[in-house]
Amino acid sequence: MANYELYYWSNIQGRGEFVRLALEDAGADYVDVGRGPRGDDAVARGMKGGLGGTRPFGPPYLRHGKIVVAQTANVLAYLGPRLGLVPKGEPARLAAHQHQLTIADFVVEIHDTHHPEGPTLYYEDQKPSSRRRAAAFLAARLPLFMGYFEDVLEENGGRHIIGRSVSYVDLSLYQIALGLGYAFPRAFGRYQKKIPRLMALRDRIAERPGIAAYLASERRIPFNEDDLFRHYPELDK
Ligand SMILES: N[C@@H](CCC(=O)N[C@@H](CS)C(=O)NCC(=O)O)C(=O)O
Repeated sequence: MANYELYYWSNIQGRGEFVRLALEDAGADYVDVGRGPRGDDAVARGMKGGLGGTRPFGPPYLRHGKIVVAQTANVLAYLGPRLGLVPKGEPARLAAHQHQLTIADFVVEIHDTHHPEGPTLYYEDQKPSSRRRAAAFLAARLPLFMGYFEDVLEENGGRHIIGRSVSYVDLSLYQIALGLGYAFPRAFGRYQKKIPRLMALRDRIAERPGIAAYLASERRIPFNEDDLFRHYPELDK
């Protein structure tokens, strides 16, 4: 049996991708349960309980022996020390968790560019408000979050967000930078010259052996319009 079981939807990168990247970078022994024979049913069933541990509200969640842990940032806080993806010591671990929670906030705002009226309506049923929301996101919120992380990176010497080695936060910022480039090629293409350190970080992470192998494999789900990062040209002004 694999050491780690990741439970996440099989057809999207979504929030699960932040966990997949950590597991893949570390070469961890894991199964992506939703993408296996038991499929998304197993992911849904786990949320009804029965896996042991604390019942998750939503995916991604991880099972490791008797532990079941949910909430992306919490999953990564659990995995970080075990996978060597966070520096030792409480200050660094708190810093990593803090940054990951900020990323979780940012993820909600990214999602809300195409679902400003919530997840119960299709994008097609909330297009006018999506245009307004995406315009405000691109003008004010994207620069606020990415500018913050650019500053943190610079203050820490430019190569890593925390400490002197790659952490799960660096991997998550890689995914954010890549996803924004997919969703908003025009607007993010214009903006990215203001965050040179984050863009260099993105390029360095892509070359890490575990990540490069993952990106070249069928395990990496392509970006798509059922996902968190969606490319709708009408929102990319
Ligand atoms: N804050 C949680 C959010 C979890 C979440 O919203 N998961 C989504 C999939 S990405 C889901 O299916 N939630 C169930 C729902 O909202 O109906 C995290 O970061 O893990």
